[in-house]
Amino acid sequence: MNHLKSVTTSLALFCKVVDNFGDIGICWRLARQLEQEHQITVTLWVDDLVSFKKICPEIDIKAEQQDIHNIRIRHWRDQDGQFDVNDIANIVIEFFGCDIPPAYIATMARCQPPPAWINLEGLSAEEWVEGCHTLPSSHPQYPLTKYFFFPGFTPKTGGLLREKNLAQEHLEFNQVTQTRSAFLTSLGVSAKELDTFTISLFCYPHAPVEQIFETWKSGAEAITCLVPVGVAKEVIEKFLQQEAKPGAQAMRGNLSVRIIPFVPQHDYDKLLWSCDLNFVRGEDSFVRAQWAQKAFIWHIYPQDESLHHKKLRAFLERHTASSAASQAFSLAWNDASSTPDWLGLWTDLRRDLPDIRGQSALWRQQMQDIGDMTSNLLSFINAKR
Ligand code: TRH
Repeated sequence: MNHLKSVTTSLALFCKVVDNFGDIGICWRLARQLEQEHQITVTLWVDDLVSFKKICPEIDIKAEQQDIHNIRIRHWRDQDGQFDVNDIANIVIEFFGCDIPPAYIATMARCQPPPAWINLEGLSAEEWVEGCHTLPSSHPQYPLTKYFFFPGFTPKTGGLLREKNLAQEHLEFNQVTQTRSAFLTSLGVSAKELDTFTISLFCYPHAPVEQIFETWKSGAEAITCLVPVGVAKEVIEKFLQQEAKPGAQAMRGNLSVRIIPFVPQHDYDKLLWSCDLNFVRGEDSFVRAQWAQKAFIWHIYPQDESLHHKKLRAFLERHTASSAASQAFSLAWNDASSTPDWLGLWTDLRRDLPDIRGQSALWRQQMQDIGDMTSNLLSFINAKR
């Protein structure tokens, strides 16, 4: 990596926010890790500062250019035609096939040597990923080659994003009991709720929240469900019978549902560490739940023709920290099974949670052994130079 440092000084990361927070969530995490752990000068081009601000409150949504945590952030609008070779980074990453400005590409072709060019793809556990990881694609017009880089769950993929200090931070968080209570209290969780079985809920609006709430409500165990503001708003408001703003809470039967603030990205890990079970979604929170070493249920980003069900099954087949019950629950949560019996599904999942938690440590180790995605990506780039 030292050799890499001597030849690599700058990196441009282009991010188009398709929707929600995952695109910018992943890019921001990657940008920070490149800067902090690899001392690379990063410019993050992003087209949606409003979404960015949700996970990083320091963002000024009006600024064309700003520096936050040593990352240069540029509002990506229509800057075509404005580049010269000095503007081009040594490494250019386009996230998820977003088309970077044609003038930027044309200028890349004039650089000597040309920059390393990567298309960073989305995460999938499907088998084909291994075959496509690191494949080259020549530009039809310029002498430039772009490489496809896939995160993933096997050593033949790029691995998962993970910061160097994550495990240590997690350990320190767990070492002192008061850390959890202080954190949850800062989100508005009451003293009584702290002692209940705690669940964080991050899902898409179509999740069967009503059904699971019904089950939890009438169960024997006291449950607190923490819902970041904005998540599944309609169904949550129906339960609360009031606006779902931070601080809103309702108790029905044995279930307390509480709206918490949408926390800055760094604190989201603490939320996952603090809960007994986490419902996560998309890509980034899904990966963080795996590092958190707790049981989790994944709400996968929906795709046309139920393609996401294939992806979900591919993951469930690989994921060793699961049981028949957690798999059945996951399929039902994603509408991939018919007429789910929610009480039965929950009873079985709840019974298996201690075991799943034990297996989660092994899964985490297995993922860790692949190496973190950022280091894997830089090693790949370095080998191509
Ligand atoms: O928000 P997501 O659903 O994002 C995405 C996008 O929809 C994207 O287009 C699609 O490609 C991808 O899913 C599969 O879920 P995700 O990926 O988990 O991103 C959420 C981000 O928000 C993640 O970085 C964690 C962060 N977050 C916070 O910072 N604070 C919070 O309170 C919460 C709940 C999340």
